[in-house]
Amino acid sequence: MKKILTLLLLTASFLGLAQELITNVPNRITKSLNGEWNYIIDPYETGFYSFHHDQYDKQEKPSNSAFFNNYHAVNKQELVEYDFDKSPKINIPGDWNSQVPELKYYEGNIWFKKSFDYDLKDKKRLFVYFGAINYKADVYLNGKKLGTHEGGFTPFNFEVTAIVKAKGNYLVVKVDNTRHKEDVPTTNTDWWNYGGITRDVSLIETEQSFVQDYTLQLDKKNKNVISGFIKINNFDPKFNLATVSIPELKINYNGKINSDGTLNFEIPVKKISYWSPENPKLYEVTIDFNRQKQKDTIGFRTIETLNDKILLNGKPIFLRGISIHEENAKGGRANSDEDALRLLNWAKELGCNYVRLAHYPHNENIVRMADKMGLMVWEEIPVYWTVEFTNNETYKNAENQLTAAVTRDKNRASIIIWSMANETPVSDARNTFIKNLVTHTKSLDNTRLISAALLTHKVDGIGMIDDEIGKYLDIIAFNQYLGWYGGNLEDAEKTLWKTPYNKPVIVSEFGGDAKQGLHGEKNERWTEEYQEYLYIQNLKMIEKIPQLSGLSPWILVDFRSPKRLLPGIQDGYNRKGLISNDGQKKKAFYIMRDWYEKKKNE
Ligand code: GCB
Repeated sequence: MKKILTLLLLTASFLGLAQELITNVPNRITKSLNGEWNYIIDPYETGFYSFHHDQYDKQEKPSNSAFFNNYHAVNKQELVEYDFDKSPKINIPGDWNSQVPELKYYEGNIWFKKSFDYDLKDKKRLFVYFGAINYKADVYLNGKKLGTHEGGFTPFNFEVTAIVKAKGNYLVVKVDNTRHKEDVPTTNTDWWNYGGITRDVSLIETEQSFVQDYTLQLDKKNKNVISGFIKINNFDPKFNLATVSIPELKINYNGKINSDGTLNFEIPVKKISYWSPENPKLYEVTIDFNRQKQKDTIGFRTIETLNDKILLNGKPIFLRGISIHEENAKGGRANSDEDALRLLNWAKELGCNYVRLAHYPHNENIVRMADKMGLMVWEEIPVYWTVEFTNNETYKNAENQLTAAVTRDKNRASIIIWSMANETPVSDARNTFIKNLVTHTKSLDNTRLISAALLTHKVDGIGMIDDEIGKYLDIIAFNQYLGWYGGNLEDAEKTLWKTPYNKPVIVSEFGGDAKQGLHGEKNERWTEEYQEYLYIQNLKMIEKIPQLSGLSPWILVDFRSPKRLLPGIQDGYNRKGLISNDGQKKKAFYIMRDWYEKKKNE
């Protein structure tokens, strides 16, 4: 067994895979590495390959020309053709496209370097944690390769205990956001491919043996039981007790950890105040293990379906939602608390109790904020349009992204739906791909609902929501664009929808573009009046959809997309926002707000 483990570890380090994810990072002992980093734009990957294309980090002793060596000439004669310290600086977290004008359209390789000191005391361990890097990251500390990570929206970490020094560390990251067909997402998306270290970077300090991960959720079958697990990293039988306490619920549970470093528990609980949009109650939770306390704030609620209803804490609920991209006021990747608050406050103003965080896992801070604000969340992975469904590597990549998202966010009461995909074309390979993702998600978390944004087709003028993968989903969600990509708005009221599934139905997208401030007749495309009329008519149609349990119109705010090229109107923005990118509300915003107001009072 030990041999197999060593072999596995060796293979993992050979492949340079990111290590098992540490969760609850915002509440751990950390040192932030955010701030100014030096960067070198390297379109030819000169710092990664020799002139005959030998990969430097595969050489036994990598050449000084390898940028990850952060080398400086030791005499005046020596040839060195790069210098991080004389290179420009950029703010991290932050995408490069919105920070450096010349990089607006850049897709390729950029190297980043941060120097730091760290006094790691004896017997402690240290990890470097990245909230997200888009898309591919090769990470080095003090010239040693820590590993590679793929996927632009999920966190990962590497242990650096044996490498870190008290003074003069240099962390170097090569980021490559080149698009490839086989990646997740694939080459074609309707959003900006923001490159860079787009979320927080931190150093996490731990004991030798520590709580790496845990879950605490209401039991699926019994609302009076909190069940979950604790997972210890580097289990040491000397420390085999853990305590879970929730003082407000008078819970003080002591458990003995198994020899594999896990502890599963079921804790009876009386008189709990259940989390809901009206009552976003979060409890202070502490997990005590080996002199370290993990503190978290967790809400408890149930979410399930009964025939065509979604039940929150046992009661039917209608999802008054809006779709959101992770973009900030400057037209860049959102990452700060202010960015998150700006988006969620608008959702609240619209009357929402629910948000669809499209089309990839957003920053952890927005999910935690949704927990506090009482907004239910749909979280999604970028299996978008035409990823390579026949490619096993693509599947593994999607599954890894899903695992990381679920691992990071599984204690957030706000998350009620995991979404597998968006508008994927039906085929046997695609059906298998999504079915496998569903099975995988259920194996990680059986407490939430599973969905995917589906496409529909017409039979005798009736919209059919009958995608085969519907049978694996808890909620049937579909996108439709009546009055924008086809169909006549005058016919909206007569347009009918049907589904063979006795399950709740959500309209996960509808909408149309309007340039804020452009006015005209209701049949004049791009005007606020056109969008307003589109909303009025679509809502008349949507109201009649049998089994309707919610909607998330497309989209809260205009967002940058390289596919949207119409001069004077789009100028690189998808204009389907109810709010313009500079924060001005369009007429349709008020149509939607009034509709939600009415719905609230039904
Ligand atoms: C869709 C996609 C979304 C696009 C939107 C549009 O169906 O899911 O990502 O941005 O349509 O504006 O066309």
